[in-house]
Amino acid sequence: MSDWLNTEKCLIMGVMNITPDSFSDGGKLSSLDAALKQGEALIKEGADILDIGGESTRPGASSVSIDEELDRVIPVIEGLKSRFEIHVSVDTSKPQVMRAAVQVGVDMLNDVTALANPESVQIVADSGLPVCVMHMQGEPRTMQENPKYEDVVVEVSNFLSDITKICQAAGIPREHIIIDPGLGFGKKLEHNLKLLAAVPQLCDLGFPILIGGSRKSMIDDLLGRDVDERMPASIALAAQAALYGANIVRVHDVRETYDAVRMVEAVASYQ
Ligand code: 8Y4
Repeated sequence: MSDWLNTEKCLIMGVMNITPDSFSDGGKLSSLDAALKQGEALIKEGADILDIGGESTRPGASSVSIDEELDRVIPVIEGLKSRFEIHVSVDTSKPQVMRAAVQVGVDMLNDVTALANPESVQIVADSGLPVCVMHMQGEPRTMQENPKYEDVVVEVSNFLSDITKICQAAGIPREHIIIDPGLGFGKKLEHNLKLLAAVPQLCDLGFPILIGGSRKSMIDDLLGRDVDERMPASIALAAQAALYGANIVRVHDVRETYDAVRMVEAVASYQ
């Protein structure tokens, strides 16, 4: 069923944010059409998975109602699954959105709150689908105000290890649990760098690993780059994560990341 996850190569997850401002202003059908065209482009660029999100999780973003989020993401998931041979994940923390996405054939659930809503754990277990559980300190609105850790690697690994136990106790098989240290989610630059350096240790937990660093503000913190200048550092981050054993990288620049990851994998295959 989810054999697609069980591969040596690092999978490229392309980011698709479905917000009213992100795709045209000509009404629902044309914005759906624009989203499907973007999806098709990302597939041609080499995406293995498309991550469909309808609520911005950036610091300070406003929240979206259940109905609004459903209206944004469900037609896109349905359209992508009916037109293309592609794996699709839904980026949501709302149980109602998870349920609807499962009904239209989504392949994976991506919850940045790590199934904080107890209803979600059961939905994932019943769906038989893989899930990504991510570490976050605090909540999106305020998480970047003053993140603090004694030992970020220990704390994040312990959190991820605990949540994998909760998932397994609810009946989610271990091969379906993807763990993610949550770069930028309640972390300062040094925390993010320590977590990236610790990807090999996180691999030792025995679960597939997802890393999402694309265009994030840690690149600005290190290099002083605006969001439209962050592609080179994003590609380096993804390629290094892949070399360190990440199974999925979540990125905006699919083609460029695809080339970089394939290149470093080709060299590593002779190690
Ligand atoms: C510029 C561009 C600045 C993007 C900030 C951002 C992750 C994730 C996000 C992640 C998983 C984002 C939904 C944040 N990040 N899911 N989602 N892992 N699993 N910010 O790292 O892209 S959204």
